[in-house]
Amino acid sequence: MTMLTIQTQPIEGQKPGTSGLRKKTNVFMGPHYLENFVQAIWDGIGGIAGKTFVLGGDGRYFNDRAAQVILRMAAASGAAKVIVGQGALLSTPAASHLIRSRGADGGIILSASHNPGGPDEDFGVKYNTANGGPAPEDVTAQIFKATEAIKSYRILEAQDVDLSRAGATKLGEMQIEVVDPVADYQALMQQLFDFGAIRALLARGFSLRFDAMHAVTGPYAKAILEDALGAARGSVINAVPSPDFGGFHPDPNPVWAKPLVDLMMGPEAPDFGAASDGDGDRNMVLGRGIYVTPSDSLAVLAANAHLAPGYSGGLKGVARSMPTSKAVDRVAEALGIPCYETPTGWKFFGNLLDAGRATLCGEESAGTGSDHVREKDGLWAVLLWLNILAVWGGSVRDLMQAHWQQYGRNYYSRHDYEALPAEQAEGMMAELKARLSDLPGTQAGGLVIESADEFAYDDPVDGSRSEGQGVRIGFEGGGRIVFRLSGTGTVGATLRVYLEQVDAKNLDLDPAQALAPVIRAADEIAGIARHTGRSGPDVTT
Ligand code: VG1
Ligand code: CO
Repeated sequence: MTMLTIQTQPIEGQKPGTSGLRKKTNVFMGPHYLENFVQAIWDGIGGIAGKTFVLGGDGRYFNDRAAQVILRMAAASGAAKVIVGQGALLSTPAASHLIRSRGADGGIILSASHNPGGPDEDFGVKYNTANGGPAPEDVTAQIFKATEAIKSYRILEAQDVDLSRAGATKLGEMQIEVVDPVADYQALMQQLFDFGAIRALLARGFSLRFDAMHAVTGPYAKAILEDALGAARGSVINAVPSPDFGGFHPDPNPVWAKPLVDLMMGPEAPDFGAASDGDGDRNMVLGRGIYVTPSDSLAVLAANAHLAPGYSGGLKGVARSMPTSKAVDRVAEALGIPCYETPTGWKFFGNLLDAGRATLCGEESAGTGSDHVREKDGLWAVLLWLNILAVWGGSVRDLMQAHWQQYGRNYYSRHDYEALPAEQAEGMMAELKARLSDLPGTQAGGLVIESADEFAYDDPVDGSRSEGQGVRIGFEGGGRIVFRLSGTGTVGATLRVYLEQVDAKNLDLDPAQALAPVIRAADEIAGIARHTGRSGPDVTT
């Protein structure tokens, strides 16, 4: 085996976004692209000699090849050990758990999450730190700086490592441990939840459908829901991870998981439906005839988590990303616990979880999680729902109705305008920001604007400040609009418009109807149609 030092040059644009570096797969497969970024991770964290890492990915196209390159680069830079999921597979929450439970120094997750996969689609690389969570902004800034200064990278010349079987092996001086991707994660779930109660619920005839969307959660959901909990065979569908996710977007929302939504709204609906995304950290939850918005899911889980053994002692606090609806805020108020508002992206929850200030966290983009790992966790959310329903006794619809009656209802929707020319989207945001101070007191869509600002976050744990995290407009009566540009896209710019209206009395409105004035106001305030030339969003969730 020969250690090679390969001369290279900085490649433009290797700046990690909301969740790692995401690019078209063929960009990642281009000369030196992956290698430059991986060397920049090693350099950005101060070298890897003697360190232990976790490695795995969501199984998308190029996952297996990239894993081999990273192993050879880790060995060449002196890492002591890499713990890698069998077949180079690990869901994001399972990777987070392994980093924590093995006391690893960090980990690399190969995923572009909910983005489609395949030679013409997306690939991604994310670095997580020793707490198991996505690298915070100061670390990604160091990594980005290293991408701009790189002159060479080190790699071992060697055969592929056999990742098809669990067990120990070596690459040069570096130890490699290939692990079953599911086992440790399943054991953690068994600690947190009352598997007996869920098994009894399913044995009573409670039926479910889990759509793994041809992505990494398939093996986890099969092992846990069908094998361990006794859900009927075939309850987990699209359970085999495929390099192109069957040609679909592995994004668990009513647009991309439409067949599941149709099933749940039809006459053959099971009691419970759920889906997860490419890397297994997102979830969508439905009951028979009802879709639960992710923001509502966070609120309901916060209100009822104490029914599961892992949370029977209550919650220390909750946290939500700024665009997530304020439904959970009222639960926190009722429970007398703090509620934190953070920028978009799971990395901002890490400090709150580490410091014991928050137990549950969530984002409107179908992400919920807790302090059991440092990532959002799709299957965990499903199990918490099932545990709550098993103890509570009613249906998803009953639980939602009871929740809204107690707390009121936050109608919520997100409109995405995808692949806009970057200058157009940035121009619109710049114009909007310039007008913010004039907006309060004026009207839009028949609503009175109460507040308008750009969100900045002061981390209460380490005092760091993150600016430019989205524009928020508040209306009299509790309505709200948030405008921000996505940090995970790979083509042009994606504008996200988050729409919220709160109603304490009318609990059964059609969300589109309840939000109509807010939607009108969004266009009036930001001039979306004028700037983009589009008459409506590409994706509404
Ligand atoms: C999106 C979501 C954000 C989420 C991020 C990563 O980011 O809005 O809430 O944390 O994706 O999720 P953005 O910048 O495109 O809005 V995952 O499951 O794609 O890693
Ligand atoms: Co994801």
